[in-house]
Amino acid sequence: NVEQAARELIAGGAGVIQLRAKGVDKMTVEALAGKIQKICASAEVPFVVNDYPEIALKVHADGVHIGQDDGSLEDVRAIVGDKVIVGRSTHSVEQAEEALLDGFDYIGFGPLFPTPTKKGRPGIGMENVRAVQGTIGTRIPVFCIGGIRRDNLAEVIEAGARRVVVVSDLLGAESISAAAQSVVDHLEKAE
Ligand code: TZP
Ligand code: MG
Repeated sequence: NVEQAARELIAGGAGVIQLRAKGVDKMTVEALAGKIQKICASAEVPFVVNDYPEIALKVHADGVHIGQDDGSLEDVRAIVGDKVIVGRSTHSVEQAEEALLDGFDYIGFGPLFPTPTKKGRPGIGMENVRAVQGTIGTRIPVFCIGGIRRDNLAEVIEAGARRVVVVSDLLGAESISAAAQSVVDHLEKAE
C-alpha cells in the first residue's frame, strides 16, 4: 500500500520520499505519483519521481531522479524546466564528482552493499563515503544508498555518511513509521 507507506515514512520523519517503481507500467506510476505528491505536499516533505521527468512535471513533484544511463542533465531540464530538483545516481567517486560538475542538485552514492533491491550491481563498499561526503557533500546533498539497514546504519554513519536512503528495511518493517523514526534519530545524533 504505497499511500499508507508514504504516510508512515512521513510520520517517522523521512526528509524526502522517492517513488521508484521498476516494472510498473507508466500510467500506474503516474497515478501513484499523483497520490504521493499530495501526501508529501501536505506534510511539506519533498517528493521525487524516479526515471520519469515528464511524470514529475505533470504531477508537480519537487524532483526527478535519473541514473547514469538516463541521459544528461540538459535532457531532463528540457522537460522539467529549472524549478525541479534533479538528482543522479552515482556508483564511484569519479561519477559523483562528474555529477557535481554537471550541476545536479543532489546525488545518490552506492550501492554501498549488494542489495536485492538493485540486482546486478556490486557493493562499492564504504571506503570512499567520507571523501565524497567531505568534498561533494559540502556542496550538494549526498545520499548513501544500497543495503543500508537499521542494523548496519551505525557502521555507515561511522564511515562518514550523513544522509541515507533506506528501502527494503523500512518497507519490510513491522512498523514503517517506527523504523523510519529510528533511522532519523540515529542520523540526527551524528550531526
Ligand atoms: N540504487 C542503488 S542501491 C538501490 C538503488 C535504487 C536500492 C536500495 O534499496 P535497499 O533495499 O535499501 O538496499
Ligand atoms: Mg533510472
